[in-house]
Order: sequence, then structure tokens, then C-alpha cells
Amino acid sequence: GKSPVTVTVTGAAGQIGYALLFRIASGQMLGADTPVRLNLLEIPQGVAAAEGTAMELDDCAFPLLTGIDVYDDARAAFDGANVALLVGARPRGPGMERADLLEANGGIFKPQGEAINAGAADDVRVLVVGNPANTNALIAASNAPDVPKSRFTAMTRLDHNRALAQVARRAGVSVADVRRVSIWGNHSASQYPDVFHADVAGRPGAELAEDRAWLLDEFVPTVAKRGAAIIDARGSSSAASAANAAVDHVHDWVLGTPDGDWTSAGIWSDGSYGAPEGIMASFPVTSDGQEWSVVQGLEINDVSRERIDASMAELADEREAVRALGLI
Ligand code: NAX
Repeated sequence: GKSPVTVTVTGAAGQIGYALLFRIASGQMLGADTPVRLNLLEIPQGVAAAEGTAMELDDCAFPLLTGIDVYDDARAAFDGANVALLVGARPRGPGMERADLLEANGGIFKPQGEAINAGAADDVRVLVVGNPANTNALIAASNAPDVPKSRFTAMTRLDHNRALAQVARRAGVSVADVRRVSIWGNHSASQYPDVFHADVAGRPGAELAEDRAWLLDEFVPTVAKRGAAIIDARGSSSAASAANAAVDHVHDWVLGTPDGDWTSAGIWSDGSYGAPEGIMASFPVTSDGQEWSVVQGLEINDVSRERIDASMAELADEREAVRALGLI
């Protein structure tokens, strides 16, 4: 059979980690014919809990899971990694300014980028989930000079899936009949979920968008603020849906996006659609199983343009902030 793929997961003892690891080990991320080895990275205080999760993974007797190791050292955890899921991050604490948050996360993502540079497999694919995901991905990529920038990504797939669900609900169709929504910009409240190019059970998404009150007062804010709504309702942040999105992202990257559809991912900007180059920005993308490509040639109207530009500008500001901190 195939040789095992080494998957490193950081923040393995956290709530997303707990929802994610079992799905990876069961074959849902890389396919039912691909064995996986798991490397779990935690901070020292998280190691015991990660070891407990590793015991439970053993107890699932997943046929595809060939081994699990728990580490508190990034160099060891990323050694030989083919897929790296960077979930662990520093949350915003009370009274923390944005610069403090970026600096605290720089203390995590700079050494992790260096560790990936030092020891990950040549074909490594990195997905940053931990927030602020786009800028954390920028920090990691910038500190891994020998790894192509195209191997670093930030997760906006949860936003994408949220947009699919909201469009399906609005149109009264199955989510399986909605294609080609897009998330542009930052995984933050400034993100722009775009329905104009969608296919909604054979009808153009632009038809739904004709109701500008729905578009701008319901759809866009519901998607952009969904994380906060989940916290209000559940008492803790999205975990299973975030894990699901990470599985979807890597699945589509490795196995390719379906013909006639696309997804959304934060990737190294090449300047497409007027975005600044060299930020980690979300675009509509396809994968051929190797690399992400931005979907080209979409017509961007004024409603979308203003919002895409604003979210891209926020990412450029975050880049300047981490540059000033010496993190990139
Ligand atoms: P938890 O606080 O439950 O878990 C985080 C885990 O990371 C903890 O176990 C902690 O010990 C560990 N950790 C901290 N620093 C680490 C380091 N340097 N190396 C290894 N492990 C480390 O958070 P959880 O709910 O799992 O969320 C994880 C991250 O995902 C957060 O930053 C969160 O904001 C982010 N999210 C991103 C989403 C996205 O769409 N991009 C959506 C969901 C989620 O909000």
C-alpha cells in the first residue's frame, strides 16, 4: 500500500484538536487509502491532555493510523511533516491590544515557521487555523525561506462553508446544490463573502443579491460574525465546524477541487484582483491536487470591490504591524 503521510497538528489538546484528530485518523482528510502518522505538538502544560487524546486514538483502532507521537518541541514535531495543521495560537486576552496579540502569536508562529523550514518534508503543506490566521500564516511563511510560499495557507474554509449554508437556507435549496461562493480578504469581521458568482441550484447567485437589504444587512454580517454568534449560543467557540473546515481544506488541496466548483483559501497573494502582493489573503481558488490557483476573470462590481479592497487593506495593515515588530 501507500506509505504513511506524516501529519503534524499543533494545539492538539485544544477543542479543535479534539474534533480534528479523529477525522484525520479515520481517513476523511487524506482519503481512505492513505495511512497517516500523527505528530501532536502542545505546550508543556498541554502534553498530558494530548497524551490522553492519543490514548483514545489508539482505542479507535483506526486501520489507517500507523503511529502517534506527542511533542512539546516544534523542531521534533515538524520533522518530516507532509501536512502541518497549525491550530494552537494565543487568544486575545482582556485588555490586549492588536499589537500585543500579533506579538504573542509571533512568538508561536515564527519558531514554528523556522522549524518547518528546518525539518519538514519537501512537499510540506501548511494550513494555519489559529487566529489571526492570515497574519500568523504570513509570519510562518516568512520565517521559512526555503519553503515555497505556495505551501503556506490560512483557513477561510469555515467562512466559505458558512456562506454555502446561508445561501442554501435563503434560496430554500440543498447545500449540495450551491456552488462557487467566495470568501475574499481576511478571516476577520472585514471578510467579504461573495454570492454574485454563485450557482444556486442552477440560478445565478446575483439574483439573490438583487435584494441588497438581505445581502448587506443579513448575509454578509451573518457569515462574518458567525463565530461570535456561536460563542454566544454555545458558550465556547466553533470547534467541530472549524475542524470540519480544516479537513475539507486539506482534502481539496491534496485530492483536488471538484470540476465546475471552487473553494476559498487564504494564500500568498500574487496581486490578483488588485490585492496587495505578499499578504496571505483569501480568494476563490481551485486545486489540481498540488497547488492552489486563484479563479481568474471574475467580474467584480462596485458593491464587492469596496468590501474586498477594505479587507485586503486590513491585511496589509496587519503585515505592516508584524513587520514593525520584526516578525517578518
Ligand atoms: P483551545 O484554546 O481549545 O486550544 C488551543 C490549544 O493550543 C491549547 O491546547 C494550547 O495549549 C495549544 N497551544 C498554545 N500555544 C501553542 C504552541 N505554541 N504550540 C502548540 N500548541 C499550543 O482553542 P481552539 O478552540 O482549539 O482554537 C484554536 C485556534 O483556532 C484559536 O486561535 C481560534 O481563534 C482559531 N479558530 C480559527 C478559525 C478559522 O476559521 N480560521 C475558526 C475556529 C477558531 O476560532
